[in-house]
Amino acid sequence: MLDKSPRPAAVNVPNDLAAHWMPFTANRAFKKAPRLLAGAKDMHYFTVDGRKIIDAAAGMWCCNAGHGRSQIAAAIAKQAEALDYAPPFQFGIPQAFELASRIADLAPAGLDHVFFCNSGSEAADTALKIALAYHQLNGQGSRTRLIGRERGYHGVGFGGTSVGGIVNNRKMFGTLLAGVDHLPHTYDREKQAFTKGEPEYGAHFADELERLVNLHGASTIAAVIVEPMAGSTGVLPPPKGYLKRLREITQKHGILLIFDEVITGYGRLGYAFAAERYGVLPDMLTFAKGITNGAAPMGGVVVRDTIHDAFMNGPEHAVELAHGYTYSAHPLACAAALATLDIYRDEKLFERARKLESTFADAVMSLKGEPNVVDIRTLGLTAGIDLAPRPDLPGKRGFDGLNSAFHDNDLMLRVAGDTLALTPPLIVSEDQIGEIVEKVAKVIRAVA
Ligand code: PXG
Repeated sequence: MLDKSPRPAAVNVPNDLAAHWMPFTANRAFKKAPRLLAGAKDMHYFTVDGRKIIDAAAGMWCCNAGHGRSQIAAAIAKQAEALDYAPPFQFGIPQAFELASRIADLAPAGLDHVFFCNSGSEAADTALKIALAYHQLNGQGSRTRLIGRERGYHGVGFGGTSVGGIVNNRKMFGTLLAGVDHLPHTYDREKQAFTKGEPEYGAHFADELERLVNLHGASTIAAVIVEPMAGSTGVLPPPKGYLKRLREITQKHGILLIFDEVITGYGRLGYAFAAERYGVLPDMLTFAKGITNGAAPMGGVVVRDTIHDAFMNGPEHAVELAHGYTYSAHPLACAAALATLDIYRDEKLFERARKLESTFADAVMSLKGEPNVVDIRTLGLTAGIDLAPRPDLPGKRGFDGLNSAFHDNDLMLRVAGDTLALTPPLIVSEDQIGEIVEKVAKVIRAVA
């Protein structure tokens, strides 16, 4: 049937794409066959040549309420007229305080204070710095070691890169932070392949923390940071009981536990935060992406009251934490976030994701048996589909899949190496889940 839905006006494409050095992009390949976007509405992007592309990636795990939400656009426009910018150091805007309260209300009880920044990377670095400073204030300044996890992603700052565990993101950047260790990742294909939800096998991977404690001494370790579900590395759900065990071990040794919820926050796993889904209370959690539905850059850290309160000593005229950003709690981002949280609440999108989880999992699992599919993992409204790499060309089949999806199948997905990741907006309908899976099947066959 002819699709007569409204399209954005044509966008001029510059002749020369050379000046823009694109982030995390194969620049030369992109500039030979650009994937250029001009507009977006609900579940779809529009390309510069007017094609309508179904978005199975929520942009980049951001647009949980779908695209082009006029409520958010209007809130941003209104805020830009009223107050474009306000210094966040020593001054404030009411919206930042309101937003912090609403974020804290959504977070598990005990996580009551919000420190704002502009991205997930800044959120990870902020959390790590708060952990170090907290121990110092608490008379335990010897706790300086930070522990991340193999295959973890915490953005691209030096802190996040150091605790991150994706080798390509680390290997070009020298020695990074000193005093960092990594837990093993939790993935074992032999024992976990084709699992829906949390795998039964693998809680014991948390015990490796005991080994690091034995090696270094608990009194040297400040914090452990993990994603409740590793996203960027290709969707690795936590094994059953793993996060609880990590909490028990960190607690026993006075080590802070930070959940990086940049992806898992705001409904991706059917709850406001993964901490709620798993009934595990971290000392801090980071957020970004979904907080503004992707419509403005914002990130932050939600901090346990006892940690926050430890800073509220000393002379009252003195800055308690020497940290922050020019654009912390930027007015436009606050406006976008408040409008976004209204939508999540009014449309019950977290519950919607929870209800769709098994339908989504069944649909994606039907791809088992397609050529080169060696594993499929699902959790919440997210799935990772591992394709066997092409001989001697790791990542090429995945990259071909990205192109086949965009250019030939009107589909946007994420690719991590040879893993296809699906993480659609939470407004996705059951029919659209079916459509996405059909398109993914075509992509997988096209790159066979
Ligand atoms: N932590 C986590 C868990 C993330 O997923 C960041 C921190 C960094 O956020 P910023 O806002 O600084 O980019 C992220 C970002 C992908 C993909 O393809 C995922 C991310 C970024 C880029 C690509 O899966 N996540």
